[in-house]
Amino acid sequence: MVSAESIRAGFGGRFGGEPSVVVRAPGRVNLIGEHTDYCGLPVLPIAIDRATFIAAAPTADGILRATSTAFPAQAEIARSAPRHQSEPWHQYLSGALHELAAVAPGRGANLFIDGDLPAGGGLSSSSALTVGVISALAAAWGSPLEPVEAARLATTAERHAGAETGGMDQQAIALGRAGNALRIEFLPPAVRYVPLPEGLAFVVAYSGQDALKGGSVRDAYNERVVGTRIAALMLADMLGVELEGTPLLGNVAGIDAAGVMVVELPDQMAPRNAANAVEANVERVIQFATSHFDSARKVPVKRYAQHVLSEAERVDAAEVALAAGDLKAFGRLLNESHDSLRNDCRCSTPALDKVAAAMRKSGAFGARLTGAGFGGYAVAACPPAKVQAVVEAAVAATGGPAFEVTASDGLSFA
Ligand code: NG1
Repeated sequence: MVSAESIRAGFGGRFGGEPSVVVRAPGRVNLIGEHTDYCGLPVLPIAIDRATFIAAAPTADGILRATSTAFPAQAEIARSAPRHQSEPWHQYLSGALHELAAVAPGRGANLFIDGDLPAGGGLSSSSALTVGVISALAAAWGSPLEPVEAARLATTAERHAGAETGGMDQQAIALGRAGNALRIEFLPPAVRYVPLPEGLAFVVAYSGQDALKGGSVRDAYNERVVGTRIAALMLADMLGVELEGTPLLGNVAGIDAAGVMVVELPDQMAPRNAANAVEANVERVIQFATSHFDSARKVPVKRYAQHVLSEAERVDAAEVALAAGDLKAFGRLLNESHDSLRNDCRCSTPALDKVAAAMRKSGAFGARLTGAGFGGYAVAACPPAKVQAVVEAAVAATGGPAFEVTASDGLSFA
């Protein structure tokens, strides 16, 4: 069991002495609203009772040294040249250093990282690491950040690691509240707490396949970002709406006719052709923080847009169901979300389908993949009395792990 005490002891064993700061950054489970955040449309996650702990102490030599019990290879990164890390988890440290370049320049830090939040995709271990490291370093260097600011910097830091993340995970981790889900909106930014009713428990289950955002998963994720941007650009053109900057489906989702026009979108299109068709600059569609997207590569457009627009409606409906305590309706919406992710967003896998189906069959109100998909974890909503049965069914389906999670407080100093 990881605790503030055990991480202090771990820090002492690795670096000697006491950390000046210990931060707890929880994981998150998104209840509904998948592949909507990067379109500027709402999400409904919880922060969970599994977390990454980071113990930090400042040093004078301008080097970040970090050891993690979960990941291989100790990090040793010079603050003067934080980029270009080959070890994937070091890229998040490097991104964090980049965002904190102006804070106590010249100082370094020792970090010891431990926790009980599994990596593997879906529970936001990468964002917990990034939000936690940014928060711990800023505090260790004498400039503590408000959680919302740590979330903002972590979002940019993760984009530098390659995936054009929408910002849900970092805010859920920073701002979570026990007993509540968070409805996070992006256009304009807003967070509202949604109390979870009695009689509702959550189980998460590993599909047996990692979905870490390196290589092909990052590419698949970015393809959906580009496909939805093309959809937004073309829908805006059909509706006669002027969009500034990056085209987002959230800019047109509120227009009644958008839901009807979506069937007019092309099945597939390359960013270059979409930009030509509406006389827009192609950079607006493929502009990413660091990664490159081939403007001639055809990507699905219509079905990604259909998923996103329908998913945004399900987020609203889920909030209404929770407020009414209608847990069966809430469960149905989770199932419909999974179907849409499988059929239209095409980000499920046979193992995710199998574990979600097994959890439904064993008494869950509903179940769906959580996070980006392509592997990783699924979540089920169930009556508390069914938790054990749902866990056992999930383990029987894919080998586990599967466990209950509860809605918990966000980022804290331990
Ligand atoms: P996961 O797969 O849990 O890291 C990713 C994005 C989210 C969101 C979901 C899909 C990152 C760090 N997070 O979550 O912002 O877009 O996919 O809803 O890339």
